[in-house]
Amino acid sequence: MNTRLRPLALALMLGSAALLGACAHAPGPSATATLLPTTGNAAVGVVTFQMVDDRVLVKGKVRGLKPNQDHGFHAHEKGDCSSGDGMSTGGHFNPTGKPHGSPLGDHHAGDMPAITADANGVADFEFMLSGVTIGSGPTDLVGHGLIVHASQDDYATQPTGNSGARIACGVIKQDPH
Ligand SMILES: [Cu+2]
Ligand SMILES: [Zn+2]
Repeated sequence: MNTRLRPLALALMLGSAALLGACAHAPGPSATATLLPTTGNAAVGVVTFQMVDDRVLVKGKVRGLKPNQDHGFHAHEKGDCSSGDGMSTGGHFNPTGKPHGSPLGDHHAGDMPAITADANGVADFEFMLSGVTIGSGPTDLVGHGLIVHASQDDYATQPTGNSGARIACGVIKQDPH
């Protein structure tokens, strides 16, 4: 190599190393679901899912909820909100064949913590999920439905948690890379 070019080559190599270093710490795949009200309801919102190591960080804001109440919140089997009442999403996403339950115990992969509406009917939330993925594997949430229910999840009734009507529906779609 021409000695006069060496500093430039070194600078380019260092630049590449810096980029690789940045990539190694970059967040993993992410997805977004836009929640729209089912017929006769008013709940709307946006929820994001971000792979962080082997867990998924879920952040969202949903408004139009019943004030001061917990609302059952799940990923459902089918990414299909076409029925208008949320029923076309099927049951809870359950690729591992588990009973319905709290995310702290044995549960469907799609079972998530209930979201809590404030006095204005707004739920602003953030939590980590274990046992699910974004963008790969049998527990991938991408392509599945996301449902907000009218009532709270009892985490016990099988297989639904008895959280009532489906008041908002969305499809979890992977974000462009
Ligand atoms: Cu549900
Ligand atoms: Zn469930």
